[in-house]
Amino acid sequence: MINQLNSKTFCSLVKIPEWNYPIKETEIIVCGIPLENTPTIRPGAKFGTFVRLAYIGVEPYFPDLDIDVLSDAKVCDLGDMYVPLGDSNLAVKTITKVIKNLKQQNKKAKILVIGGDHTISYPVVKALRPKSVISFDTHLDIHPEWLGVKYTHTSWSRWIKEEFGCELFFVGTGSYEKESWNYIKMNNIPIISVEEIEFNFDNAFSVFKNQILSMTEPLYVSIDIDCLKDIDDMEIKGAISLYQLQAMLNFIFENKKVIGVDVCELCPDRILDRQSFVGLTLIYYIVALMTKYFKKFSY
Ligand SMILES: [Mn+2]
Repeated sequence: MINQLNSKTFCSLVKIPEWNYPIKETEIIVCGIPLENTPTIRPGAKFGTFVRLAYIGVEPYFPDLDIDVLSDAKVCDLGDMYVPLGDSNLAVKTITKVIKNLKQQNKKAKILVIGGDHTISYPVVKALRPKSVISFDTHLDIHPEWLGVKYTHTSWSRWIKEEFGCELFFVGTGSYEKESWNYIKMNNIPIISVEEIEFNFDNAFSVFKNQILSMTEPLYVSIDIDCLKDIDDMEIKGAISLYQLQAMLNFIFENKKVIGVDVCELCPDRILDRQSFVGLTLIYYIVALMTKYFKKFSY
């Protein structure tokens, strides 16, 4: 039995003002999950949900889709979920319960989650149960555990495959450990690497399209912001430009039923830096796609 949500479920400090549609009638539910349990390098993922503050500078209309996300989209922005820090299992349990509850309140709504570290994809997938998951990320995040902790930002993809049987597809990978690489090869999990994208995007895009068409619906898409080119100056850089990512997302939404998306590992250095503007532009674009293809895939 799922407990009812209450005033302690969400903090409504930062929301997009126009996204105030009632939850039972909305087409899209936006929900921040500022979880930061397991940073391996720089801390700050818990402030990722603050990308909404770039609202003052990001323009909301996408001519290719003919959607203005502040006036044409039916969105309910719940604010940020209160999540327990310091206990990965408890955090996973809480997030799963809340997302399941949201789906109970509105079965047709698409879920868009703003992270938080990449751990969040595991409980969101657990609640939504897609058949396939596409991960845009420079890393595979397919370790069995991290220093003894099972559910982390670097092991979420292993467990959605092992526990829920999700088909996986990794796009933009460029940083590996041998054990993870062997696991990918042993399980025939398809990847498109940074090299393939960097040296011949047209070819990579056509391989991408064929792979997407072969995947079992419904789909879930996870976007680690480090997949993008020039997003920050940390360790290895992604190879995908924002416009290439938009084109790939467009293809996914045009052709397949997508039940949820997360954008995670946003880690702005300061309020209103480049990551905030890129992050919110991406979030707006996903809302535009969800709006455009809502009717086509609402079965
Ligand atoms: Mn990741």
